[in-house]
Amino acid sequence: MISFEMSEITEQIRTAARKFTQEEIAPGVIDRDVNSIFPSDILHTLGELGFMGMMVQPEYGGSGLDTVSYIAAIEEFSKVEASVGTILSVHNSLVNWIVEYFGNDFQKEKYLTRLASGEFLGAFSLSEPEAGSDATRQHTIAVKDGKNWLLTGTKNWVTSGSTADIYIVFAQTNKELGHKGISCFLIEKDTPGFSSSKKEDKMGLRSSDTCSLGLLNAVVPEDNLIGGVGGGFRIAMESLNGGRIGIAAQAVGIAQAAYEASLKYSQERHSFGKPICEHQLIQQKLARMATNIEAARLLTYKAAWLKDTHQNYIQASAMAKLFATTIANDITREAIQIHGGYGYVREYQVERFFRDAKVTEIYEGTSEIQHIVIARELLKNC
Ligand code: COS
Repeated sequence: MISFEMSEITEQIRTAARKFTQEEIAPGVIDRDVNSIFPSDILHTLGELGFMGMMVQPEYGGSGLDTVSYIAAIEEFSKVEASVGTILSVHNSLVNWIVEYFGNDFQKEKYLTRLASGEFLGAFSLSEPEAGSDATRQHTIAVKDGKNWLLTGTKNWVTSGSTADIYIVFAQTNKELGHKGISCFLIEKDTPGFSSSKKEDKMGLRSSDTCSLGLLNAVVPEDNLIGGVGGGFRIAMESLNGGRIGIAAQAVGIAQAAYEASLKYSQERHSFGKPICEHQLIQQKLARMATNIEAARLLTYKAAWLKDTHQNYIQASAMAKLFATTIANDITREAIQIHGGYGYVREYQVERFFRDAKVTEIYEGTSEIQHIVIARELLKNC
């Protein structure tokens, strides 16, 4: 049986997210982009509405949604402000998911409930100055000291790096063991020896805050080790498999926004005595945009459905991310082309979509990494 119909709950979530974005997010989006203003008030309200614990089970205060409903929401938020999409995606599909699936009862009680309500904002830090795509080369080390771990190292490209309350941090507990010596820790923001620094001045996603983290003998209680000593790399890889579906949805949202702006503009703008949408070259661009968005959305929803039905979604999430982020970049570039000079200035917003789309091909695994993941899965299944 195959169905392309969304459930009633997914449609309700999509409608609620769309209403919220139009009423609460759209009015300030340009100001936040231009001035790099973090959307604190918006996140606070999203917590009250249940969007900070979308997939968390109700017993921990979450909304208990499936992945399909979650990505419908991420797509809607990203259509209006991709930075909000990013913050929500990292918080929900990396941080919440890790604490819920790998955390123990103590960690879930203490942290997941607060993450799900929005009282705490979560950040995820795997990347380092010398460990990006090659994630096993972690230089941050964790040394046992009585009932604590002492963590030392530098993390970078951390979404919500200076605004989060809880950080998932990966570190080497045994260098000799390579990726099997990496462990995962939960660190509270005011932990002694832990600090965030150097807020990045980014090309896009300017209202999300991206920082480096410094750890100098940061004191982390042993109760905050997640998933056991040496279990960290598996946690990182498995959470990124799910996180990538969120980034694919973000890219679909950005692409959809660029397409809708282009469709509207092409009907209003006249050249050579007719609306430009009546020129076949513009029609070709619009047709390509719509077709690629449809294909990207189908890949993304299929990956989410595989995850919800407990099937292997490694290849599907990598394919969805690879394709959706590629077409989002193509479509936002074409959107500027359709708008001509107006596309190059802030007022028409498509230049923001173009800037926001770029990083989707880079974070949570570059497009090059997605090719590797897909090829490995193909070869595994021969
Ligand atoms: N899902 C689950 N497990 C995975 C996995 C995945 N997608 N990819 C790798 N693993 C597992 C492997 O099965 C292996 O497990 P075992 O030790 O039990 O055999 C282990 O992880 C190590 O894998 P591998 O030997 O393939 O490691 P490599 O160093 O060769 O490469 C890649 C792994 C490149 C796939 C990994 O480093 C990666 O995904 N890099 C990108 C990291 C990333 O996305 N960074 C962005 C961070 S957020 S800004």
